[in-house]
Amino acid sequence: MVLIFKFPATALPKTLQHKTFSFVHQYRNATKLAALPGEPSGPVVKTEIPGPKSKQLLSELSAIQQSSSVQLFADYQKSFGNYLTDVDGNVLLDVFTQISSVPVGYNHPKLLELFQKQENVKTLVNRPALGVFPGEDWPDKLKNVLLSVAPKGLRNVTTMMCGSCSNENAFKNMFIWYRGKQRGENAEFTPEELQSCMINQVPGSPKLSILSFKGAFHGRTLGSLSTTHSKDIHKLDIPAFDWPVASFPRYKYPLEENVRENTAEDDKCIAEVEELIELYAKKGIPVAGIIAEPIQAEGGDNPGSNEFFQKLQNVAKKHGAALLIDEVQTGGGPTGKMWCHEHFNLSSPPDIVTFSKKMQLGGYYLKPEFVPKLAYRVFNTWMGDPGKIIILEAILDIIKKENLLQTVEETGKVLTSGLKELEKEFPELINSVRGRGTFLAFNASSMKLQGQILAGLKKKGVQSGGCGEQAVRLRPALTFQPYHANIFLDKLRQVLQETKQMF
Ligand code: PSZ
Repeated sequence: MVLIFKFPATALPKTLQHKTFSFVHQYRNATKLAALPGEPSGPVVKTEIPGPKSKQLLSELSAIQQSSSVQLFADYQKSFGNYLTDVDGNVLLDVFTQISSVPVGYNHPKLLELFQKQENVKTLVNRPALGVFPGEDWPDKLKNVLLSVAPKGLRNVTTMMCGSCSNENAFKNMFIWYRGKQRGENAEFTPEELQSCMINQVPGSPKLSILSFKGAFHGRTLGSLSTTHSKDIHKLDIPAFDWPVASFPRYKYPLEENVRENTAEDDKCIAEVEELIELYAKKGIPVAGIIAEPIQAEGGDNPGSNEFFQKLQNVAKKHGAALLIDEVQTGGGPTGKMWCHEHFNLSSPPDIVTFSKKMQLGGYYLKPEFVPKLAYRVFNTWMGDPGKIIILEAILDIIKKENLLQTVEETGKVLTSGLKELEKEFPELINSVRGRGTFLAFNASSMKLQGQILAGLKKKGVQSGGCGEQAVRLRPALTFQPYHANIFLDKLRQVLQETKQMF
């Protein structure tokens, strides 16, 4: 079936209104099609990528800063919906979305509308120090926006700047909570504590640890970097805390054919967590908290099972350690639920859930006992950004009105079954399709092939991303529809066919 959509140019953002749009979308295997008015009908590749303009800009940027990570220069005036346009006029289907941080595509008309309102512009212009001079509407904004999507059972929230800074500060909440328990409810700080903390010595600066997992990524600031273990280059030359690092489950796929091995893998990892907690207690660096991603992302897209997380929570409770679930990458809907840990059927909420990326600003939900009793214990100048809350409010509205979590489920099914077909068709090239919703990945059979697939997709107008040593990951916006999935799958099939012929 072929559907043709015609839209009034006025429905488009101003930058695109000079064009007349009529689009033809192939509709295959898709159960529902919600059109994105104004979107290109497919990728357009005009130059090599990066093209001449991108290369010129890159040489200018490189004279100013280290920029070898730059892939291309984008044109954010022209990018729209699921398509990222670059300065050379290439139009790329974006399944990477700024490292998983674009929830409803580029230049969504509802988001552009926001800043036609003077009051919203004033919120942007007058950025407050939220910890001391919040605006009149701040409590309402927290209630109506961030708390409206809080994980079940968590009714407190702290806003922050980015993902690293959210984890970093959440660690402090866990340490303060842990020392509070040891000290007793109303006990005062001792003079010794007050003096010793000023020169980084015990007992004021206590020896406590956060347990994290091999392959984890929780950020690059000094504390969070001690819990990041995805790549050596992130850590080299930077001092780190002596904190325990346990194995995270590495499953065999397909999951349904490897239940026994994968359960044993969960149990092995959980036993290691307990051993490390006991070892670090003996070493005099007790574990105050555990941090884990529901699906390890940067480390190679390794999901943890529901059972693994249920057991992890039990172990944390048993040993009096807090459990922090890092939803910086998984949060905001890409797994089909607002929060990935909501798939886990935990017996009680996690103690802290951190977010950033799709949520527009950093922060964390936390249980009341983790809220510090004194001012200034967790604090910084901005403590978040009301300008970003305005955008998030509109994003959440779009997610609700357009039923985007349902879209994620449907598109996820199309992508998963398409990828599984491809892994059957090209078993020597790709394997281990995995993930939830559209938060999906597969492994290339070698690191070299991972690079070839990413480069091949780019040549065909698909912006994708790798993670770990062999994985190709999908991080499309929540507005990615089944017909976008089919464009992606077609391009991937072509790349795999061409790669196979080269062997
Ligand atoms: O190389 C990098 O610095 C990257 S590439 C992707 C990320 C960072 N992701 C950020 C991230 C994350 O995925 C998880 C699970 N936790 C924390 C972070 C850190 O967030 P930012 O980058 O906002 O500090």
